[in-house]
Amino acid sequence: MSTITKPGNETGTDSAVEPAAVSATESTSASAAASATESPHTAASTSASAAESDADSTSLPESTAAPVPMTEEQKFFFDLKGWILVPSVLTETEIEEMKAEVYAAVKPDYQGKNSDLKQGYQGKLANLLDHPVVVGILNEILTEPPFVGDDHYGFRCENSFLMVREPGWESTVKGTGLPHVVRPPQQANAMRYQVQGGKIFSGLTRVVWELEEVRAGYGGTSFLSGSHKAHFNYGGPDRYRPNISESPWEESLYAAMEDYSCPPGSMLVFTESLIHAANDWTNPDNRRCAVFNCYNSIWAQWHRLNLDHEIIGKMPPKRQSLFRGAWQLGGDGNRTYSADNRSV
Ligand SMILES: O=C(O)CCC(=O)C(=O)O
Repeated sequence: MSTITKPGNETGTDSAVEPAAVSATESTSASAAASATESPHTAASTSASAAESDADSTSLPESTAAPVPMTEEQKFFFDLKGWILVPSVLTETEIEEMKAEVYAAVKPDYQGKNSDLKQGYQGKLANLLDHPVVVGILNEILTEPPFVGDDHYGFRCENSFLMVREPGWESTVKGTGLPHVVRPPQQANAMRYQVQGGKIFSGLTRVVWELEEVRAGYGGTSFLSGSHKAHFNYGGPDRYRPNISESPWEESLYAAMEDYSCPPGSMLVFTESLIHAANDWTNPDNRRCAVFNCYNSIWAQWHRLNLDHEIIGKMPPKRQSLFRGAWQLGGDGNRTYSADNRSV
């Protein structure tokens, strides 16, 4: 397990083998094999291609591709820790094409503000929205079988942003660098992580695609594993505060956080009920280049959607269903996206 201290410190280790890194399937991966010598973490990924073994194919991540079911191992670790890493999901070709799109979105005067880079729904990057590995996992943790259909998804996407961090980029404790959650996990709320009847419901859920290598201790997202199921407040003066500010245990909380190493093309999934934080990007060898997509049940919404109808209208119909309104009863049911059934 790697250890993270406050943003700005570099005491993490890159020799960690992250136990939450679990394979998506049993097949082998071209992109995993290509980077297997780079990081001890990728030892786990040599059996981990989620999608395919053909490094040149870019056709698989269409909304018609069969979902890759979440494995029992992934479920176990997701429930235990609140996050999993699926290494080497994307092929080399996909990684290169998607990275090119992200870097093309960075303007010369870019100041490192994610809000300047809202293009995660377009081009090749749109294939990430309903990649078969995402669909398989979200079918398990964000919906129920009766609501999954051939022509629509049983969950919704409500937010996406791109992230580029240069070596030396510093997180700020006023922003996401402060360990935080969507809502404090020890209280009931519509966004929280739950398990009942042997079924996970992850609440507001983030999928992060890492398009460059990430080394533990050098600035990936960090997590206080297990905190999504906390029954007690993390020590601050206000039980409604969604971050650890003013907690007298701040130092111990930082010390207990962990992160991951992964090759490019890997995917992280975490419940936003888990305490997590951004960290200084101290890796001198490459930038952080990531796509952050956020999902929710078809019955709940946290973010206002940052996507125009014109862009959604050009997507395949099944992908469009990710952006339908948050409701269930009425009319013929809520399965299809349209101009008058879009999330706000
Ligand atoms: O930037 C990061 O690594 C973490 C982002 C974050 O805090 C979030 O998605 O809520």
